[in-house]
Amino acid sequence: MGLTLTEKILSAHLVEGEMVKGSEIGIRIDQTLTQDATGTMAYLEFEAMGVPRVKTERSVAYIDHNTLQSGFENADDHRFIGSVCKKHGIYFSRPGNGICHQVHLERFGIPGKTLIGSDSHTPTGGGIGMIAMGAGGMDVAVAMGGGTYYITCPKVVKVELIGKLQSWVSAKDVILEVLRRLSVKGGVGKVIEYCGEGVKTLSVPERATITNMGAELGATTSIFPSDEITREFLKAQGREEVFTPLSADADAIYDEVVEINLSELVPLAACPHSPDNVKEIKELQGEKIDQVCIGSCTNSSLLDMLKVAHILKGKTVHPDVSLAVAPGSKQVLNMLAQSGALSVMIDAGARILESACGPCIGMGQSPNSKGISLRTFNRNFEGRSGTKDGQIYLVSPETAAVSALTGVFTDPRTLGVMPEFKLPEKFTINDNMIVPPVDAGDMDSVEVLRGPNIKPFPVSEPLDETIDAKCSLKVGDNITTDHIMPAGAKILPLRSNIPKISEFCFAVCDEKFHDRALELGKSIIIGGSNYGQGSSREHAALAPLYLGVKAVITKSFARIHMANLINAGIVPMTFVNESDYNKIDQMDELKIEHIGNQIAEGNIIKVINVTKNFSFDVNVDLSDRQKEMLYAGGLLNYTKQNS
Ligand code: MIC
Ligand code: SF4
Repeated sequence: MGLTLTEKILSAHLVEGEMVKGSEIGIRIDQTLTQDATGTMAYLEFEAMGVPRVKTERSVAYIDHNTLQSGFENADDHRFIGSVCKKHGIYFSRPGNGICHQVHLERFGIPGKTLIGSDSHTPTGGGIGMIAMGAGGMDVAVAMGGGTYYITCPKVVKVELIGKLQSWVSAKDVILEVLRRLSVKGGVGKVIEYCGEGVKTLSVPERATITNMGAELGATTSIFPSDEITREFLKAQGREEVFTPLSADADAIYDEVVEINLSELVPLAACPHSPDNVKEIKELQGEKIDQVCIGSCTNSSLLDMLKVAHILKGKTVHPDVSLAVAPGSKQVLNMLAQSGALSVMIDAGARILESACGPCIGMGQSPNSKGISLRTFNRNFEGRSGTKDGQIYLVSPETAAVSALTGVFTDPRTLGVMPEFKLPEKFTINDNMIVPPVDAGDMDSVEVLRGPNIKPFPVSEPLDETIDAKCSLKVGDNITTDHIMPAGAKILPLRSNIPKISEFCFAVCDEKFHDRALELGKSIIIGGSNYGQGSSREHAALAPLYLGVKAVITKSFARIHMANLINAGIVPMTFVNESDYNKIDQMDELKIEHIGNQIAEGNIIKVINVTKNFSFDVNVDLSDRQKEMLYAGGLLNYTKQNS
């Protein structure tokens, strides 16, 4: 029986378990990446493990999220991360060098390798045939120390691409179409594998746009084959030697098949406030807009930027629209400058931003009140832009650029026939903003530099015998980690200070949550389905941990957040009968007796609602390893106990 590409790479890296779908497998990780907003915690955790040098083939730390530096906090984090990297064997990509996923694809990614990153859009690496997954910082720390990374052996969905995109319809429209069909929870427990004749019509940056935003499906990751197009990309990056051809066997068996005819796709937009709320641009055509932002790890490649410059050439941004452009990396920005395309954008009135995440994570460029903002990004969760009532639409760079000129939603196909945009045969390569670590022999000479905002991470306790606690918060479906632990210019600088950042925990849903949780001392959260979707930020588990949350009971969880809860020693549970969700109110007292024994004996355990005098069953469907982790009080305690 033939194998899928996913199965081939996973089985070549398998160190624990068997390739049985739905069961837990442990895999060896070749590469890791971190970014600064999750990095400080990840490196504090790495230090706590006491491993002197990273054991991966390549680990890279990027500074791209917190580049606003509106106080000393961010700069201190950058300095801390830089010094830890130098000492412990990690490459350090300095602020200004670009967004982690864009730079990693350009300079470090290797087909067939495994990569985990403390950022949910790590699957961008799937664009060159990597198994690249988002993970919590603690998992990345463990992988850097040579530890195994555990996932549920995924189902594999084949997305068969046929045909060829029409002029001005783009890779973003492909992934929006996948999101429209599968929804933000359609990818949970699955890898999305792209196959078919249509694959050959897509360049590496286009493939990377698709795998990047596969994160919004809740998928474990997404992957394209590694073929001649991959070889050309790597060659143009001066890295042809890392190329290997990789694809699924012709007779590979898939769990699901989705067919997409590229020729039939049209320009699309994800409407407020969810990436799967997809409409055709045609339906929005003519509606007035206030802002356009082009960039982010989804759409900031040279190819994207050249298309934008072409559309803007000789024109002026509409007087009622603010256009911001953030090229994804120093390489992209530099090549735009060299080719004159940057000048074209400046001429048209674009506001050129640093090569960083910027507006995507609410670091500036928040739209005006109720402002309609077209963004080439991957998430449009409520409030993420920094403007609570901002209306964010996710679109392709082509749609964004043409709409910036007209001031209304505009279908880019009105531009007529598109000229051919080709990737250069050689990219401008200059890695002078990537600082290599010192040799192992010199590591003692490197001092790790800490700032006053860098506080230790909260320590979790071994599992209580009985959890008797009130429900401090009840929330609905599709709660994102942006709800649980918001980001943005005010809050993101506090990522290294859990006590402080906890003040904003769930503030989007209920400003009183922080005080109530602290007052209760310990508590339980009730959630709906797909709880914790979105970002990989472990702060969405560490802040609740700090505030005394002992368990979270939901209809279902998103993958990375559930792993982060377990890593933090918080028990994730799901309702056996979803209707029990309706019977619980905030502030009800919930009691779980002999929880350790109950978990050890089976997956179904009993929760008593003391206030309403009834009991209900919940599922704690965890592997033995995860159960051990909970007994120990999280991954760090568990690792210490077992080393
Ligand atoms: C995001 O896009 O939400 C982020 C900010 O990149 C996060 C990481 C973080 O919260 O630091 C992610 O995607 O994991
Ligand atoms: Fe940065 Fe946005 Fe990409 Fe997250 S989604 S890594 S914030 S650019």
